[in-house]
Amino acid sequence: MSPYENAQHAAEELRARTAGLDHDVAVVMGSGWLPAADRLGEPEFEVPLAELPGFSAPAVAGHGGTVRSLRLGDRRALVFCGRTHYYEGKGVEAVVHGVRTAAAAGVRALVLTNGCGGLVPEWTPGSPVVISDHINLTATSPLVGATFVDLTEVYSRRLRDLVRSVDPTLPEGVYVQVTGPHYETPAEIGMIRAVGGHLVGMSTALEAIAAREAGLEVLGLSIVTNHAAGTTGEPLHHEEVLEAGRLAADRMGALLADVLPQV
Ligand code: 8IG
Repeated sequence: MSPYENAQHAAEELRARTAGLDHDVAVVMGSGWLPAADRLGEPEFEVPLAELPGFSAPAVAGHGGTVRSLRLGDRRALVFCGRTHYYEGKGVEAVVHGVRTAAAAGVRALVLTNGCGGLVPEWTPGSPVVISDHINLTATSPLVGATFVDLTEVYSRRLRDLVRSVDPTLPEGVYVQVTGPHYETPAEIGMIRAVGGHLVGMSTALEAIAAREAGLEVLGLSIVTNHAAGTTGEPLHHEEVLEAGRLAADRMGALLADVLPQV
């Protein structure tokens, strides 16, 4: 079965599990963003991803992701709580299956969120940043064959302007996706700075490419959860990363609740 047929099957099952409702927008909640998901309101439906075709079962029973269906103003959103990362080794097709499922379900816009390292010293842990563009350093693509998708405006000008009309203080930056799962060396962060990166993380770019192939309008939002390696002289701790996400959740939940009905 092709990845697109696989996504079509997942979308059909998802529709069956959400009373046949149409969805307008999908959101992928990245690390540190899950508390913000709870601030979007009570989901009307919540489906474990592992129960949809093409999503793998979680490594720990009961600890897999879910997809929520909820109403926001006069729109209906699919909220993916949890994503597959490339470093899990399931392949790039698994990484973008959620995005393709959302596209097959009929959404027109996709909000990709993540937690990441920041290369700009002023961006302290907990700072939200709007993604203006990306650099894909994974040496792979979700597309196979002669699929020459235009990436001149991956992150929609319209949606970026919309978010910044809601919160004009938000800075913009270029997101660099690496494979991980290790964090970078200071020398690698030096390289990422030299090529024009402001944010570094292990998601988003591959999903954004798949979304553009599907014709979705994309918005990318990062929370800087730590200064990138070597920028402060301190080592990186996963716990700090999680705590910064928790601190930013209120502000991000409010931002998403404002923006999504207009997306
Ligand atoms: I959260 O500093 C988070 N994810 N590659 N580097 C990379 N990924 C990250 C980082 C970081 N922080």
